[in-house]
Amino acid sequence: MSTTTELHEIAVKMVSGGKGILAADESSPTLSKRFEKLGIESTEESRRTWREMLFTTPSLSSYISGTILFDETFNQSFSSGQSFPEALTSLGILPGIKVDTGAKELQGFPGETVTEGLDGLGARLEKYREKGARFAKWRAVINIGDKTPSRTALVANAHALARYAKLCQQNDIVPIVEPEVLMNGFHTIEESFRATRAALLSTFEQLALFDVVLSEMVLKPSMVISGDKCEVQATEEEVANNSVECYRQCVPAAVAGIALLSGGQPDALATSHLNKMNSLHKDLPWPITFSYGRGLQDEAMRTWGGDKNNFNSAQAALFKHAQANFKAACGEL
Ligand code: 5MM
Repeated sequence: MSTTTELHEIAVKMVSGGKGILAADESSPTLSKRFEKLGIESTEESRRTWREMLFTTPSLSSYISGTILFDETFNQSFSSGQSFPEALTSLGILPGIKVDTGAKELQGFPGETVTEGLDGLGARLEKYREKGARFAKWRAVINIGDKTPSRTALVANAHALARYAKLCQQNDIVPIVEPEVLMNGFHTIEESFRATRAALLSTFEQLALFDVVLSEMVLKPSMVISGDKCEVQATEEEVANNSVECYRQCVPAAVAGIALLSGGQPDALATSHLNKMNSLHKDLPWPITFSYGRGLQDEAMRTWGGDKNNFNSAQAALFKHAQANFKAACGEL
């Protein structure tokens, strides 16, 4: 079967040559919380300014292939008057859109969630495509606990991810499929391996059931990593080896690429883990790159602090992390 479709080309562009994705799709409540911690006022305008500043970082497109937007940003404009998706396209950065409406309580399964947003999704995707979106993102959240993840939560989340991915492809949009296993908790790296493996296997089972074209999608998984409260923290090499082994066992070679999330790891560690995966493993069937949110933005946000006098140094901070992750995705840090 030919894999040279337009969607495949976009998917390849998103993950190739060391470039990665800037996840700037925090919903307004999430971004407001991050602003609040730094004493930055959160208004529609301050969120717009922050994101315009990020995206106009000089030469960002040397390291960043695309960026994921939240609906509010997608419908806002640069100070020039150009819409965000149009302005990004002219900067050489593919515009993407987060289309899920968040992880909601899974009834009957305490502590577990299912991501919602399928109602009316086809029509929303059609509009986003018309306005310039080339890819989309949907995030499922899987919790590791004493009795979790349950098979029910894994299947419910995988089913929603697959229905979303199919709808994206039917609307000429590349789906980023993000089953995130949270690193919050006391679990060991072995437990993280088992949960991540189970989540990925059930995701690919549902993707197959819905006939999702794997060469036209990007997988955004979490790393296999010790829980943040686990007494024994795995080494960088163990994280890299366990993650790659897990992906090898579960991710078909046809998938266009893997773009990892940083999941709340300190930014330098997320970069180092990516570098280890790529420097220790050279014979992978897909590229492994980054689709970091906090891992790319944290230092830039602290540096900016809501003050326009800090624009240049905040942009320099983003540039530094984008460049480091680019090198890490090449295994050359
Ligand atoms: C940017 O954060 C995204 C979720 O935002 P909401 O919680 O407001 O919906 C998240 O999906 C993000 O895209 C990924 O988790 C990657 O970000 P990190 O910070 O984990 O690298």
